[in-house]
Amino acid sequence: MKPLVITAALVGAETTREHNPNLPLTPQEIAAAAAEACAAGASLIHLHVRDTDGRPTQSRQVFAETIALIRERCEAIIQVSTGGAVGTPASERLAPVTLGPEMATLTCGTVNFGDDVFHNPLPLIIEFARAMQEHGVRPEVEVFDSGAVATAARLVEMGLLEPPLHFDLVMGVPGGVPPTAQHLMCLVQSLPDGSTWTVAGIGRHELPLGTLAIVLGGHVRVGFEDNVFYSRGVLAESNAQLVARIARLARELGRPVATPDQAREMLRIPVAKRGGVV
Ligand code: KMH
Ligand code: ZN
Repeated sequence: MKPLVITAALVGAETTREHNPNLPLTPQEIAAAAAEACAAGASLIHLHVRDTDGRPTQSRQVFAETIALIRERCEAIIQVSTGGAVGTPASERLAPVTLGPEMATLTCGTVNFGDDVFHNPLPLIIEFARAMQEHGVRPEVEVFDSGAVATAARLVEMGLLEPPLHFDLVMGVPGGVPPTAQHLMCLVQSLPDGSTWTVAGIGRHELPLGTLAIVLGGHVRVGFEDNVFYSRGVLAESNAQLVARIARLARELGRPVATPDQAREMLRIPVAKRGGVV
């Protein structure tokens, strides 16, 4: 089996210190958390940043500062979020893409998100995909519900996404695809041939879905963006603790853990792009 890419979603936009007091917030804290997660086996950092009050921001400057600090400490692929927080104005969401990072998220559909709506209408998806092409950024297609797979295929037909695609199957957001094994199989079977995929199970679904992905040949995302608990009622001490468990499970199940450069090769990111921000 191919080496396992472990993504660390360290911060997110919705998680707060009330959910877990160990949540990294400042660029320095995020870089330290990234370094620890990489040492534990992460080869991809899914990056959100916060302002000085700890609120989610899409500030180009804060992303640049955080990416530079991470770069000093680890070699992982850095993937910036274009999702931001629910309600982040569309005009702000693309800002970190203009830094020319190695990777960015591209959510391919609007979805109910708890009591809110995460807006991703088709014209916005097209605009974001074009910007990623212009800046040489490899998209990760975010799938919160099954229709997003069909939309991504449509973007391939329009010449806006280049196959093979890489998908992140985010399962268990209230309003999105349910976090069951059946739904995972259904999504995986619906992906275009040659695609790679990661699963991000929300909350208590992170571990079982991650384990299934290890066995099925997919990849795994963990971290405080998706889940703040280590086990029922026990908060995780760090993002690295969650990464280390997946790395351990992978080795037990006979799956090696990818280095950052192996992850680049599998996700088709030119090694020359390493270093990210241009
Ligand atoms: N915070 C969510 C509303 C992404 O990073 O691209 C969207 C999100 C997806 O986190
Ligand atoms: Zn995110």
